[in-house]
Amino acid sequence: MSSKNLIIPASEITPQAAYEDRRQWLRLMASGAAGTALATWAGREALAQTPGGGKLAKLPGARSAVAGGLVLEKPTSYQDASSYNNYYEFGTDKADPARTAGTLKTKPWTVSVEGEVGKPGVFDLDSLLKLSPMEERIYRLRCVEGWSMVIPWVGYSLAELIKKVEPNSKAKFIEFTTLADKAQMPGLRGGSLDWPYVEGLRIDEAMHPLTLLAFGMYGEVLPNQNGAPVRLVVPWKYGFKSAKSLVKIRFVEKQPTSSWTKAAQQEYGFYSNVNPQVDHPRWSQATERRIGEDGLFAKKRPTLMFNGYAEQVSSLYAGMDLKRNF
Ligand SMILES: Nc1nc2c(c(=O)[nH]1)N[C@H]1C(S)=C(S)[C@@H](COP(=O)(O)O)O[C@H]1N2
Ligand SMILES: [Mo]
Repeated sequence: MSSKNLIIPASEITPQAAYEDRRQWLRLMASGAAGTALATWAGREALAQTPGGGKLAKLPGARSAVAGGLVLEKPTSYQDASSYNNYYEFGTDKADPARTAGTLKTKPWTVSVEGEVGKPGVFDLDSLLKLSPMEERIYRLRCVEGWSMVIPWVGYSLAELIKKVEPNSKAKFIEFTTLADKAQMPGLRGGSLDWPYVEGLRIDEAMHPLTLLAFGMYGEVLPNQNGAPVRLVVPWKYGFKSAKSLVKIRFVEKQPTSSWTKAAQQEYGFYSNVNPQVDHPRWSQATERRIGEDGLFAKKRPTLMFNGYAEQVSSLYAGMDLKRNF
């Protein structure tokens, strides 16, 4: 993996200095020593071009201090990010969730934290919102289907919650379960997946600072179709690992089986790290189509190892055969 692959062609919103030395910039951001010019350009400029819907409650977050937490690429428009969705509980067409997720009741909401932890408990949404300061993270999102977006999320590292509940030595993995309520979710009548939607991470993946517990996007609370009121965002993995509308976080000893693995074991592995060298059995993963870019059906953009986050996460997989552990 050469560092060249990590450098994205400059868009018009990319200040030349930052673009020329991305490593240095990331280091500055990580140390919190970035000057105000560097620290404030990305989100503000970008968000000025792609405002939120303006209809939902504001949820501001400070610039991310996490290395890799701000991508030097133009965010996808709010319109696209909130109308082209995968949320099978609300239907399998990309336009279904925006049409039908209005029925999702996000208040009151609780997330149950269970399993191998010293301090299990049921968190209501208010206590989760207050648990740690919010950050704005601008991440690439790469769907396993071959399309991608750039989304400014608002939330904090999942690690903040994990530390509070004190995992014990048996906590090797985390299983995430999302809401499954037939009364609210028309897609549950279809048999596309085994409900509820379940995902999993290894504990060190879950603890990685890039792994985000997200409550908002584009400076506002999450629209229902994007996984309100709280979801996971794991930017170096295919989008389906980023489970929406979380209701349960369970610390376990054995590797959980995710819904997509259950549905097609040979196609969707546990790790599902973005990897241009490991193709899906039915299509190439070498390139992707960026939603909002020219060429609606052209997969023109090279897909980056770990979705461009190799510098931050490759050490998690040192010595692993990423083809076998796909
Ligand atoms: N509960 C739930 N979470 C989910 C999904 C889903 O169908 N149900 N789809 C996943 C897939 S395949 C992708 S690509 C992302 C899409 O997130 P977005 O619609 O916010 O872009 O959500 C993921 N999380
Ligand atoms: Mo996806």
